Amino acid sequence: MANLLIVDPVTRLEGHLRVEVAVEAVSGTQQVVEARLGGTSFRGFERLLVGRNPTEASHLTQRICGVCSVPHGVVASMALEAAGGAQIPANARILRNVVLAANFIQSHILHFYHLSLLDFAAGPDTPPWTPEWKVDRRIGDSDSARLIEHYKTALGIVRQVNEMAAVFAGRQPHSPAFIAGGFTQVPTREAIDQARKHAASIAAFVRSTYIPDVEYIASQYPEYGKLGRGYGNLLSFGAFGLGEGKSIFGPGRIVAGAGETQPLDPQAIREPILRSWFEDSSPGRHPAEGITQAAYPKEGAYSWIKAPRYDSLPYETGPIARMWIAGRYRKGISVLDRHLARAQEALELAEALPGWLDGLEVGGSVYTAYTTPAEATGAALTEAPRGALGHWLRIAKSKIAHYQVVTPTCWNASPRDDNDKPGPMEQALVGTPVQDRDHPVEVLRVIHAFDPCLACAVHVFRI
Ligand code: NFE
Ligand code: MG
Repeated sequence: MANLLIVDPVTRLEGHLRVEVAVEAVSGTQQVVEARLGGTSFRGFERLLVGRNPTEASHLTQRICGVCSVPHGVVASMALEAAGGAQIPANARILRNVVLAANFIQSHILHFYHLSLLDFAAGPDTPPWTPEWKVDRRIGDSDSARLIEHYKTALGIVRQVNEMAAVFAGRQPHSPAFIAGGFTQVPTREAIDQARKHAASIAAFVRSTYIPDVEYIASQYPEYGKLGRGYGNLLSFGAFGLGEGKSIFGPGRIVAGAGETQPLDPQAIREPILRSWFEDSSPGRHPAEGITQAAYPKEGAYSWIKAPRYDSLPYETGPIARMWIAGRYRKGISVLDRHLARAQEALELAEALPGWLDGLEVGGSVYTAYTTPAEATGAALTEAPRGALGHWLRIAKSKIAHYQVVTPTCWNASPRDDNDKPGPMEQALVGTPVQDRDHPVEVLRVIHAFDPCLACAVHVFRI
């Protein structure tokens, strides 16, 4: 690519991401005309899992990430339940919802205040706020000081959300509570009351601080309501089951940002590896048949992330996809819309907590006896804070014979596929203006709005 700018690593996200953008003047404005995103390390959890006892999958896959361990524990348990044909009790479903909602809320608050805010407002001129790029951030000193106070308050709120999850699920992250057949802890009156108190102050913070702060940033940076749109293809696997086939977020797809929600058929997923450092005789397999064989170096490849596609199309996943598909946020698709939909989702989940806590049966069952089948396949789909998450496994001779994980960031930060179609974030970057080539903060604003987690997408440095 000509006129290349490289930011490596992109900071204020989880893990290691490299971005290369070609910048040229188009109609008199210097802007991104092409982008490539590279996940710069190898995850390889799929290989660690082979040969293990299937019940370990919940505990091992949670170690993929320190932010979104909860959805991995939940979906690994669901995949085993699918393999063994188990139905969990209502109490276990609700407890999983409570802890998963807590995981979303802490992740969203952390994302806005600690990973994104400094793209828009400057911190004090002292570490840890410095060193930093000196770029125009438009927001005056007193408003910046207020936002930075909220940055500090948010650290305590994130801790409190994790404490609420720990009331039921124990240590956060990497909780031992998620097991095939249900959940480990029977709810007590004391635990429910304690969680309810936490939930009230968490919801108050989201309502009266987080949402207004996102709206304030949006008011100061209105052009970001048009930037970073991308394809407009949105995908959700659905999550937060309410019983009787209902859920807060349903599965579905939106194509090109328009029209009715389309159905989701997990069989239409493939993971091309043409531009990824993987070896395979097939250009793109379904995850149930996927293989994780590193190939480095490899001609034409530039990422350790595969390129998940649905019916050969790239799809964005995350809060905006969930909220759009659920019909709860449809203002637009842009940098600002991603932040606004995420904050709105945090509020709706915080407000759902008291009802779920009311629905718990004190002392009621949280577990259905579960025996791992000796030979079976299983798959489960749910949502993590950053979007659609799937686990696929095969059990043979009572051990894991095959395991594949596709995380949300694999969809969003994927490289080009076998049709040379850019991934969703690569596409969203095209058209982003770049004022100062030495400090392309506009590029970071587009990237951060997706809340990428490269730790989830890739992991192990030595193979
Ligand atoms: Ni590491 Fe994750 C979430 C998962 S990311 S944070 O949310 O799964 O792609
Ligand atoms: Mg994978």
